[in-house]
Amino acid sequence: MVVGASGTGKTTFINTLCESEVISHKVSDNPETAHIEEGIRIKPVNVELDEDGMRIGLTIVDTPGFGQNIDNEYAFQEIVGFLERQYDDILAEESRIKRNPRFRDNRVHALLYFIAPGHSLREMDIELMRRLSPRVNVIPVIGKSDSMTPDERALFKKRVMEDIEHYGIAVYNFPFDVEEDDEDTIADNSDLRKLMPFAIVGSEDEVNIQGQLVRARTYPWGAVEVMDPRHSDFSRLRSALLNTHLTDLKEITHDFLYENYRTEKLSRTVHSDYADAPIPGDELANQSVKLKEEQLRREEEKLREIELKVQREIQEKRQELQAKEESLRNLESRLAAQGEA
Ligand SMILES: Nc1nc2c(ncn2[C@@H]2O[C@H](COP(=O)(O)OP(=O)(O)OP(=O)(O)O)[C@@H](O)[C@H]2O)c(=O)[nH]1
Ligand SMILES: [Mg+2]
Repeated sequence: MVVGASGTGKTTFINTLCESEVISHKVSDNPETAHIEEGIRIKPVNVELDEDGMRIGLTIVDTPGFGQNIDNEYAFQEIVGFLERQYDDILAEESRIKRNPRFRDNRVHALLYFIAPGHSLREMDIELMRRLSPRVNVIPVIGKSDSMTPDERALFKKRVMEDIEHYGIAVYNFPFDVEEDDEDTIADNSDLRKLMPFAIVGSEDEVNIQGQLVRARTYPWGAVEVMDPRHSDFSRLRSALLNTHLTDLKEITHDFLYENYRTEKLSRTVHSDYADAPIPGDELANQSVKLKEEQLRREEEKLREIELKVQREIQEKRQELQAKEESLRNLESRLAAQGEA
């Protein structure tokens, strides 16, 4: 999935990655139907790509860019809502007695967050990345990075990562374990980590450079080649996404992000109580959780009764003790009075 401010090069990136125009830049030609498309603007597209001789089935989700200085809450909710709906579908499928053989897992395994070249992260980028990161592997990228000089690019990358750390945004950071992973994995992952945020250049045109057709952007002074690592981090990002880190992204999505969502959702359903109408498909999962909750409640009640009983006994014993102390004091004072007499 690609997300970010309007005009940062998201659609161009997708078409560059797929090496064909899988997504058109035009939203609608027809003003009469333009409003209808509003609601279905987040629309997955299935493509097949060739990566090192391997066919990869990829689902791509383009999102409309949001604007600056306007209220983007609706767009933000739409994106987070889309991510959560894919989790809801899995949750419903998992709790079905008879599984649907044609079920499609449409969870988003990686979200490329497009940052516009500039001096630092904008407030809306910080806010949205923060909201997205508990639900999806967020990979920050700088779009249209050919508009920066190498020095500007290095400085901007540094600032962005400082902000991400400062605001505690849990982006996907090519995790590795120094104790457990082999040297190659550690080296590869730390190299990728150092490249973050990936500087992207996209192009929908193929240009003849020294007899070879390559994807590039041409300028009066020369060409910026998409796949050239000196010009952009595109090829590193591409191979991480489609090859080296595909499994890791999927595992984190399933074992961690989805699992957290599931736990949150199920505990929310229990607490919001039985009066709420159950969402279809979630019913079975809800029922078993409710049964467990009921059992726990009964055990809690039993424990509370025992506690009360023990407290009562302690109180009684304390009173007995006080009475005994009182009579002892009486006896002592009487003895003392007799002694004096
Ligand atoms: N210089 C430069 N221009 C780019 C690059 N990628 C895209 N563009 C241009 O930027 C403009 C916007 O690109 P899009 O890909 O449509 O941007 P988007 O993020 O999809 O925009 P929205 O769909 O409106 O959010 C187009 O004119 C592209 O040709 C890039 O890497 N470098
Ligand atoms: Mg677009």
